Amino acid sequence: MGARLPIGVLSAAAIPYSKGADVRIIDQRTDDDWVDWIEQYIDDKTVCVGITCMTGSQIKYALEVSKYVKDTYPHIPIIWGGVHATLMSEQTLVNPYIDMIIRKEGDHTFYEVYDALKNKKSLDGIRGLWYKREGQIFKNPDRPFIKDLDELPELPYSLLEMEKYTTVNFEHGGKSVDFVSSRGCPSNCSFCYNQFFNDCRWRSFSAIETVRRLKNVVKTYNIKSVFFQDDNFCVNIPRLKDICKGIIREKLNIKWGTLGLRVDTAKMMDKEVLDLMEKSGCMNVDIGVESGSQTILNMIDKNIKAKDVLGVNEKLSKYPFIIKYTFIVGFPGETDDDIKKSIKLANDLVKGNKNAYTLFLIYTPYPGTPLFEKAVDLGFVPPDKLEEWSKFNYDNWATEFPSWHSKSHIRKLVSISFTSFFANKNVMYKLNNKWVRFLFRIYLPIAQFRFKHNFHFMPLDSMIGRRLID
Ligand code: B12
Repeated sequence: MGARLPIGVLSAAAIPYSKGADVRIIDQRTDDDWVDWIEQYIDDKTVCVGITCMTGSQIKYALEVSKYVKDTYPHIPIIWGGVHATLMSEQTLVNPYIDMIIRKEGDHTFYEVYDALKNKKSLDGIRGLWYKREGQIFKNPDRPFIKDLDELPELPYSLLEMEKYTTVNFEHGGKSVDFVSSRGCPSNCSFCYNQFFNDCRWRSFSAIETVRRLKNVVKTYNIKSVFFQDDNFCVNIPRLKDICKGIIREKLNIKWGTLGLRVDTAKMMDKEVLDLMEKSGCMNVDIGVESGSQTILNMIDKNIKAKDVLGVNEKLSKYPFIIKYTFIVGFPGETDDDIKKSIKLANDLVKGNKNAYTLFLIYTPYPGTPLFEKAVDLGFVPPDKLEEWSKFNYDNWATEFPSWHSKSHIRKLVSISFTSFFANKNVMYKLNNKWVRFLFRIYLPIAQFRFKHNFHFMPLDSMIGRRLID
């Protein structure tokens, strides 16, 4: 299994690259010898170093690079972009190894900053940029979103060794790629970064341009599987139909999946679009249900009805798509009764669709989300420094940071999350290693018993299992 394609970095690189800048990408996940690459790439013409990261362990690695570059080449400006730097800009910029932050969409901003640094122009008017000068922080206004994504240049895939990015494996052994055809989401779920990062605005490539770009990457790299990583790939049903028609018309011959389908959109989908999805190669769809309790769904502004999920499941069960329904447990204010409702709904979904499986994740209070404030009010003590955020991960925050959960409740949440994954054989398509498949088969009945009956007494299996996975 390779790494996921770094589409954020590729997007930031696209405009400078298209205008002739000498751009190089180093990926710490695939390049163990990243220090050697830095040494090879950096010379006296180097204008800046850009680094991406999300909240969590990526910060640790982003800081390692920043420190290395700052210590070795103190004159080179270090620019952070991506989700965490946008959500926690001031706290990030205070760090001595970081000189500038590019907030939200980085495509145009990064080029303008590069151009200003290269040609010794002022940084003052560059929208979307926060920067430090002599210890003082300057905050330029945010940049409006790009209206027409079609205007953006192609992603410069040639800057990467593409064979290292095989992640989805619908066609065993075939090459795969992640693809983003739109940005943002019109919904305002209170646990999601979308309100802050995208102002709930959905922007997309047109269907024609999506298919043209897809064809380009599929043909160039002999791609067999595509995973659409859009926040909300399916929201515009006519556009989705046109994309499916384009995939069929252009004979791309791919299998595809997406994480971007909401229950309310699925409810509106007619036979035509579902047939087109099947015919164009759709293999898997992830749907965020989050909870089986209407009280919780209302509290998180999910804007769906728990009762609609079963209807959607029934409709989708007529198609061969593997449906991953994701749930979140551990929300502020969630009761045992709410959890039972989620487990019941999950069991009903799997019963009603032989191609469905469910995955329960533990709620994580990410900064910049409305629910974060509620979590803090309830006793969650967030990290107060960039370095501390690097220790904050969705799988360990509840055990590492003070919060409203008791220790025994955390053990139960961990067990629910762990057993939800192992309780259904439909996830086997994700496991490539034969030994992992073997262990999975042995553990399956235990996980099924625990999960189905909400029996999480002495959850040694999940505690040991998580240590093995770490
Ligand atoms: C693919 C993906 C991943 C991939 C990794 C992708 C990669 N970078 O290689 C994997 C599977 C590894 C992953 C893991 C996780 N992810 Co993730 N992921 C995504 C996803 C679905 C798509 C990312 C993407 O390609 N976007 C498209 C590009 C165009 O947007 P972008 O990345 O934001 O980039 C733009 C700007 O941010 C900026 N930019 C970005 N980088 C840089 C760098 C520079 C130098 C500059 C100038 C600009 C810049 O410019 C870009 C173009 O405008 C996003 C949701 C989304 N649709 O964005 C979630 C998302 C980023 N992930 C999220 C989360 C929560 C996680 C996990 C914690 C989830 C989990 N349960 O495991 C882990 C954490 C990993 C970690 N901390 O180590 C959250 C982020 C929350 C946060 N506060 O950071 C998001 C927003 C999903 C969500 N709605 O909650 N993820």
